[in-house]
Amino acid sequence: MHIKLIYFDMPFWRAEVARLPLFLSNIEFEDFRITSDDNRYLKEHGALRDGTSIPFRQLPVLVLEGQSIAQTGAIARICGKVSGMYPEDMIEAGRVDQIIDTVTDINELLNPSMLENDPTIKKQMRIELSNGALTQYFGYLEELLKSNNSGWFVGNEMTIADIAVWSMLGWIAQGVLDDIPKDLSKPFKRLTHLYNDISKQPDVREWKKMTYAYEKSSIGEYNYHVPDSI
Ligand SMILES: N[C@@H](CCC(=O)N[C@@H](CS)C(=O)NCC(=O)O)C(=O)O
Repeated sequence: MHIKLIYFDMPFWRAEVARLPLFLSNIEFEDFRITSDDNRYLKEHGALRDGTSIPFRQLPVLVLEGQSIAQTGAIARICGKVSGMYPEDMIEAGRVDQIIDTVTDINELLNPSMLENDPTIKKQMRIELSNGALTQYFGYLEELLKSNNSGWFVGNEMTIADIAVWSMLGWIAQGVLDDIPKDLSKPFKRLTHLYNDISKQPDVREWKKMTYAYEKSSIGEYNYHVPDSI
């Protein structure tokens, strides 16, 4: 099966939740990273120059045997299934899905402040998020880790749920979001443990070395300092 993952040239969780399970499970895939020019083209045409459909003009898009599939959650589930990192049991699968959807919610909480141009309003929004919704969500995630009590969100093995949270925490821990403290998740011991445990896996380190080790992405300058521990 030919698998192609299309995203920007950056290690954002929406792509990493698909790329990393495939890499960790030695599944061959095409890690296609678009340029700003490709992005302009796809916005206008709903497709890449080679005709690959980008249904909602947003990324990531997964192409399986020539068929395009959009939406982070749908893509994550497919990559999780292919990689053996998504449970077959319906309840466990639902527990994984609820985490992926929660990471999406956290991402969406941050979106308005990323689009805000007034620096004073932006700062205020970020302070409110840090003291409110973001911390609350970290608390809820911590409770779920506590109730599963294996170190992972679901079952006794790492799933795409753990990878989604790991990557989202790494985004915050980079300190690229002004006025969101990079150590915001530190008081949450189980979340911190999960982050550090995944970061120190040799294959994860290799992936980071291979793909995070650059300072310019195709969407402009962006420094990656995704820490190995928080
Ligand atoms: N609902 C989509 C949202 C994807 C999304 O917001 N992608 C961003 C990049 S992280 C994007 O393509 N932004 C460009 C745009 O929306 O025009 C999903 O779950 O994948």
